[in-house]
Formats: sequence, structure tokens, C-alpha cells
Amino acid sequence: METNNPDTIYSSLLAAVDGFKFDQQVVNVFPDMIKRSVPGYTTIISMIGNLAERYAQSNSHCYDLGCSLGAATLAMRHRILASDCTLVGIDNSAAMIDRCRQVIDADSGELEVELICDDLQNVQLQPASVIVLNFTLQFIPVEQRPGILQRLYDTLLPGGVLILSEKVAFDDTPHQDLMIELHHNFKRSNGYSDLEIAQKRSSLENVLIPETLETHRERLKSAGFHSSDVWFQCLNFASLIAIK
Ligand code: GEK
Repeated sequence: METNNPDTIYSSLLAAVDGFKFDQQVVNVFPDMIKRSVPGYTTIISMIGNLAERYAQSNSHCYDLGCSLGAATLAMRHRILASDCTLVGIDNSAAMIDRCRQVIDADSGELEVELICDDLQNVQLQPASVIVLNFTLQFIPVEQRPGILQRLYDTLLPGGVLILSEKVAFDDTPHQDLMIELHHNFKRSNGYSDLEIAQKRSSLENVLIPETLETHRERLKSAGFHSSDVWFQCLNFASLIAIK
């Protein structure tokens, strides 16, 4: 069901580059866009399945927050062994959730998947053993992030896991510049032109706000997680595991 439409959204010179939105145009090319833009994306998705198998507890909820087309949801669906788990995907883009529903319906997995179209902050979360924020927190205003992480910590059962993947920034300017340059080279080698890279970058300005790994670690600690650290990193894209 997943489409393979190539991402050409920023290939022609645009008179004005609007702020990035998860609309129908993005949905139509999303699998191609995210794989060509996020180094390690496919590895992270498959490892989310692996982690869900390890951490899912019987009679608990597993959440994919900002599920887009359900890549991480499906990875979990196929790996969860614990009985009576409720798997829930949440996204506030109606276009994403509509396509995600088609993707899930076309998938052969047996575990039922509940999809909710809403801001993740509006949803009453149930006691959970696995919570995934795979490149979602970066799109939420910085001042709302501590409250969200506190709520996720409070929602997790003891022994539960939060998987937090983000584009990250570095305090050291030469290193930050190098990571950005290498990420642009990664995108170029995946077929994006300089024009596409520049226009996408300006559309994400003030929409995707990366923070340092130190900030993420500190925030997780303040929320109460007794253990958290990076399990994957490629350039300025990282994923952390935090255990309650
Ligand atoms: C994947 N996790 O393929 N509430 C709910 N959803 C939100 C919110 C919010 N407040 N803000 C943003 N989103 C996916 C990829 S994409 C990352 C996640 C990217 C949703 C938004 O609509 C979009 O679908 C998703 O978060 C971010 O594993 O495109 O770089």
C-alpha cells in the first residue's frame, strides 16, 4: 500500500517557500522523502520493532506518537509478543492518518491497530510499556517539550521504554557546520539538488527545531527517567532510549 512516489516538492524554483506542513502533497511522497532525508531511518524503524519485542508488557498500551504513515507502528505490530497489547498510532495530520489507515489495512499483521487523528497532547494516554516519538518532538514548540516528556514518563509503567529520535544540534560551531554539510552531502547523494536542499531547509526553518543531545538527556532526567542515552546516531540524527 505504501506508495513509491518520488519527492519532487522542492525541485522547481518556488516564488515563496512556505513553512513545511504535513499535507496531502507531503503524504504522497512521504516514504521516499523520509528515507532520502534521514540517515539511518530504515535501521531505526527496524530497531523500534526489536525494542518493542523486548519492552512490550502484557495488558499495556504501546504508542507511536506522530506516526505519519505508520512505519514504526507496523514495525511494532510485527514484533510484539506480549499478550493483550493495545497498539495506538497518533498523528495530528488528517492526510497522514487517512493514508496510514490504508497502509495498516493492507498489512497482514494480526495485532489490532488503533489510529487517532489529534494533537498528541490532547489524547488521554493509558498505562504504556512502549512509547515511540520517532522524529516528532522536533516539530513541537520547545516550551511544550518538558511538559510532554513529563506526561510520557507518568504514563509509562515501571520498566517501560520511551524511544526518542530527533534531528540534533551541536554547541560546537565547527562540528555543527560539519554535520550540516555532511547531511547535505547525504541528501545530494540521494538525488536531491542544491535547490531542493536549500528550499526544504528554508521551509523547515522555525518548524523543525533541533536541540542538543545534552538538552534531551537533561530533560529526560528531569522528567524522572533513571536511565537514558543514545542507542543510534548518524550525523545529526540520533535516537535515545529512556527507561522508567
Ligand atoms: C515515522 N514517526 O515514519 N501531535 C501529533 N502528531 C504530530 C504533532 C503533534 N503535536 N506534531 C507533529 N506531528 C514517523 C515520522 S514525521 C517526521 C514522523 C518527519 C506529526 C506530523 O503530522 C508528522 O506526521 C510527524 O509528526 C513527524 O517513523 O517528517 O521528519
